[in-house]
Amino acid sequence: IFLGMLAGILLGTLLRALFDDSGDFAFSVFGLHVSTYALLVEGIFNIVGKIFIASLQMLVVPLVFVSLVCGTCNLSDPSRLGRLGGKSILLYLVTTALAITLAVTFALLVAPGEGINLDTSATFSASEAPTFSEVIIGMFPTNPINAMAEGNMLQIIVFSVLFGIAMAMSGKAGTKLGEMFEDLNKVVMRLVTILMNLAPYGVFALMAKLFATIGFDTITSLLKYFLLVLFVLAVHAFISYPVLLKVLTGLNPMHLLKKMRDAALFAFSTSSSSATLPVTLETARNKLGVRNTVASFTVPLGATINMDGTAIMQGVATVFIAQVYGVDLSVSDYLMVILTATLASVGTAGVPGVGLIMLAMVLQQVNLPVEGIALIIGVDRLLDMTRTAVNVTGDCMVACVVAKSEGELDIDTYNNPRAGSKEE
Ligand code: DAS
Repeated sequence: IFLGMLAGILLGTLLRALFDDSGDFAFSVFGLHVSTYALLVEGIFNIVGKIFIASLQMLVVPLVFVSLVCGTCNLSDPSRLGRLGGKSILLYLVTTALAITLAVTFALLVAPGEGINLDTSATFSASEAPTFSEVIIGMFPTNPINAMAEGNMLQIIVFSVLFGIAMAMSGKAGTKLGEMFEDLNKVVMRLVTILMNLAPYGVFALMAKLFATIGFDTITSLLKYFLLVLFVLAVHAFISYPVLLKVLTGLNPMHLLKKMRDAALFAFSTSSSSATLPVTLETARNKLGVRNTVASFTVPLGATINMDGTAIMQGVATVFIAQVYGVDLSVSDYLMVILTATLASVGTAGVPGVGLIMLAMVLQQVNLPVEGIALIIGVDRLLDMTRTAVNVTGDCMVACVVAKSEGELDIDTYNNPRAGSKEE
């Protein structure tokens, strides 16, 4: 993907250099007048890029519905797990909402998208944002099939969670259905992988078109966007999590951060919370002293529905894209972004690149052009690696808090710097 991006930027920049002041580079072949702009930029790059974006959007509905039903139908024993589930989901939502609030606040302070004037504001008009009560009421679908057809993601998320919980409380019927959803989940994940394999070509086309039509200032502001996301990820991992852990449990947060090293490195290299799950689970149980009754539930649930790092990218990206397209989002828009991205991170399955697919949903929810994803997709892989490491750290932090509150945390193991290490 990175090479695709690089090739696209180089070719786009070369074309832009070749274009004369009429914005084109024409040449004749056998007396035939050929316009590079029409043939390449508006032709091939535009078509391939738009198809790639559409295929990203195509996956959003099935991805959210299936992964969320899987994530929530694992609440096997409603009574005991009802309390565990409630605590875990509440903590996941609180940490994710905190993450995205940090992201939006810093993005508004730093304004990474200011000063880039892409003349694309004509391509869409931000419709009047609904009031907050309309948002809450609007989250409950009158017709879930219609919600899916319209791509109303908040309604799909609410329906999926309710459906999954009902499945968990339906005994044998729910178990059978749960197995079917697990299979469905595998197929949908396969679709995501296939699409990620096509990403280099899609990214090449998107970046080639983008850089053939805009100047270099985008690269620097892209750098500003990139560094800002990294900064907020660091604030959340090294300030929010330690403070929350200390306040909620009294534990020494340095043990958590040090013992997360292996899981965080695995998450960084795989960019997948799901692939890292065995390492995250081993870390929670053997290094942090979280008893299995809690870890076996909170960590897999977290890998499915807890994505603080992803929500941070989505928050900064939404503000960045709004600024580039010259759209002034209102306070209720930002509340919608926080609500949607918090719920979107709940629906983001832990595989590489899905945070970007969910970003399409957040942009749709605040009427921003999904094409804006092209501005940031090139640097997303590096950000994906970093935010996945934050995602799994959040999973372990919550596991510790829930375990401590349930008296299921082995304090000696947690405080032993060498617990669970090879040499032990
Ligand atoms: N890489 C995803 C994960 O595994 C998250 C994302 O794409 O944002 O957590």
